[in-house]
Amino acid sequence: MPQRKIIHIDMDAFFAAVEQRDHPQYRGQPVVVGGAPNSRGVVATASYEARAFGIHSAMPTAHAKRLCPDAIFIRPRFREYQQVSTQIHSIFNDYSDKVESLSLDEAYLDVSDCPMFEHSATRIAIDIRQSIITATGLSASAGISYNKFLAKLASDINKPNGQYVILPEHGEEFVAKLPIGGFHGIGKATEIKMHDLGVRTGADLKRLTLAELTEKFGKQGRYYYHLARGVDHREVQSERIRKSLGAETTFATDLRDRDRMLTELEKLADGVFASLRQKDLSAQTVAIKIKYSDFQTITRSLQLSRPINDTQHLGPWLHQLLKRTDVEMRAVRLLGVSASRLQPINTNSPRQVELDL
Ligand code: TTP
Ligand code: MG
Repeated sequence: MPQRKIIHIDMDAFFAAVEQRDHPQYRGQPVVVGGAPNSRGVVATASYEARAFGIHSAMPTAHAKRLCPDAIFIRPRFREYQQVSTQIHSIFNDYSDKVESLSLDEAYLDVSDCPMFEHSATRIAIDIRQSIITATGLSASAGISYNKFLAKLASDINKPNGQYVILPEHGEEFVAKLPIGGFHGIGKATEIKMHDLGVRTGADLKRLTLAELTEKFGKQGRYYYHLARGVDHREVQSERIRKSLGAETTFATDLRDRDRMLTELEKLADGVFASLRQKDLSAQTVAIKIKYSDFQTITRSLQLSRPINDTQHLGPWLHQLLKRTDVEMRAVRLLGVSASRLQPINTNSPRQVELDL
């Protein structure tokens, strides 16, 4: 396989940057976007000025308030962020057909076949970032490499408003120095398991054989084996259709009443299916997510016999899903609903179908 050229683009302090753009009085100030400081909300993101105080994503807003009482605390405006996201994704499509969006503000582009700038991925990345600034007034950072894993790591290195290239000859040594917790896709549980095996860095990981890794980590083991050698074969998956759509709510006080939970799940499902219909999509898998009061998070899903696009008969199935959880015994902090296995609505087929587990 010929060498690929992958660019990972990620907007800088995305939600906070949009707020600073739209409110000039916030520029140069510590800005925290997220839940209200006096409730149980968390920080979605913080401007770089606020990060200097130690504030970061997912921290309770109340804690952020203690670190920097004078920061500007604001609630997110998702419609604006969605608008910018649409703008930047349309820019990406000008450079490549192979674009995979990871979230509102980040995407992989495979620019191997992009003829611009004599095929220089470095110059293509500079041009993409400049196009984003021109179109949105916001800055992005880029990572450039020969696979997705390294491109993503590289985009963080010169943040904000910068870019970094990891050349093929440097990939392996780059991974060797990396702490295992910094590997994208290695969660807390795997990190602990790795530590138990004496693996703290990429170099440690490379000492384990393929057999040892697959024994400990199953199929993922092979992926880790390759990563340790700077190799990641995953393709940039251009998807015209999103893989899933979901919504969730964190409650101000924990829920204990199952009927109330069901009502909340139905509300969430109504919202999710309304946006699916807007996009002319239907879904064949429905899942609920529950975060218990101790923060343990679980999901339960059901496969439908055929795709659906409304929630008319979903109530009993949500009830069934809820039964497969511990909500009788445990209080619930967050509920979510998601729809996946999305597909375009087939207007020739009957709209309503019976559901199967
Ligand atoms: P990130 O790209 O992780 O963060 P960022 O763009 O704010 O900052 P930077 O990339 O410069 O480090 O996430 C993009 C947006 O997603 C972020 O602006 C807010 C939202 N977000 C959350 O709501 N909760 C989270 O825990 C994280 C990490 C992000
Ligand atoms: Mg970002």
